[in-house]
Amino acid sequence: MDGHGHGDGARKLSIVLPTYNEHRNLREVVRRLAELLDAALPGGYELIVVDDNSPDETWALAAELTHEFQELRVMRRSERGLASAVLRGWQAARGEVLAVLHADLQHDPEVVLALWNEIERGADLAVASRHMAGGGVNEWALHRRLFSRGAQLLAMLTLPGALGRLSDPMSGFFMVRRHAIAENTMSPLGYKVLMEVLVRCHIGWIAEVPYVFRERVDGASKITGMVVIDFLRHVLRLRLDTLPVGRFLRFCAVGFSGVFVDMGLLYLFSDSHALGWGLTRSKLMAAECAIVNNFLWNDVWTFRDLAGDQTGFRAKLKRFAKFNVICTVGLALNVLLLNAQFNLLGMNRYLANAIAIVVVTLWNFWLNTHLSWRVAEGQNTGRRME
Ligand SMILES: Nc1nc2c(ncn2[C@@H]2O[C@H](COP(=O)(O)OP(=O)(O)O)[C@@H](O)[C@H]2O)c(=O)[nH]1
Ligand SMILES: [Mg+2]
Repeated sequence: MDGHGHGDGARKLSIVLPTYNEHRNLREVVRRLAELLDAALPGGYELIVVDDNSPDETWALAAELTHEFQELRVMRRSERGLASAVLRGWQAARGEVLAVLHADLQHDPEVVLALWNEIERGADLAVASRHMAGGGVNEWALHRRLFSRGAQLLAMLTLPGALGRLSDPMSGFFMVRRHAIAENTMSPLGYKVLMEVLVRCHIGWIAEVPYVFRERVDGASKITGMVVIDFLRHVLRLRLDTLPVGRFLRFCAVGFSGVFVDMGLLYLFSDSHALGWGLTRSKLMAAECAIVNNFLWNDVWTFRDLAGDQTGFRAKLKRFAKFNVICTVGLALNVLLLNAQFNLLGMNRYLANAIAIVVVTLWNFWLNTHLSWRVAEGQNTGRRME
């Protein structure tokens, strides 16, 4: 996104109202928001309706309303899509803080003030949550609750680092500081623009405010089967786009170097022309030296950025202890997998070994990222998963 918002007409707060066939709700939403914000932020806000060329001509009504409400602007697009409409509105917005609120009165305009309060206290992102004390959903049928929670669970499991930071990452009602998202390229899909913000941007302080999702009184929901497909595609895309590919390749390169250390030392320790120790003892010593080698390289290279946040010898020793345990367990897992595939499934032993190596490498990488080099959750430092 490019950074408007300074110079002429700068505002403190820009609220985007995405609309598609909201003719019957728009006037009331705008009236209530204007009433609240004229009192709380006189002259310091703007409302931006982004309409996707609604057949019911919401855009025409919105244009009409601009005569009555000075702070209202309207954008009419020829594309469709809730998330992309929100981002389009933010691009044109002049506010330092950007917000989104649905235009169907399911998002209570009053909550905007509570969100704004959190931003004023210093939050980078303030989210209206249905899933905290005081929040909820009105009269949702059981299947709808289950569906909504199921979608949330799936997304949380796929993107735990970013979405696990709040109670309602699926919320469509929030406010965010422009500077927190300004440098990021967003690629919106479907309905959940908050997921884009959480996953792609460096958000520090997140605040949540409870709200009750009201029943729709007028007009119809635009949720269709397509929205579900888009949601799944969106979660997958965010996951793939934010995989730590570079880090993983470094991890593999270090692992490869360990093989040479292991082989070289095995020769040195066990060969009769060298030290001539017993094979088991030699192998254990060689493997441990390879683990030390790998740890040192991973600490100064693969995970350097994370290690840099945990200085001191004790911290390093702690990382090494965890790395050592994970690698040892990984080795046991390797042997177990190889055996299971070879003996139980009757697989070719080299194919089985190759599969075991891939699985254990992923296992080692994942655990080491999350345990050995994990940065302890500081006070809202909000380190993003790479
Ligand atoms: N501009 C735009 N707005 C949309 C689109 N789809 C939904 N909306 C608006 O987004 C808000 C939420 O949509 P809604 O269908 O009520 O979602 P639900 O509350 O989850 O059922 C409403 O204000 C809709 O008018 C779209 O494709 N384009
Ligand atoms: Mg709605």
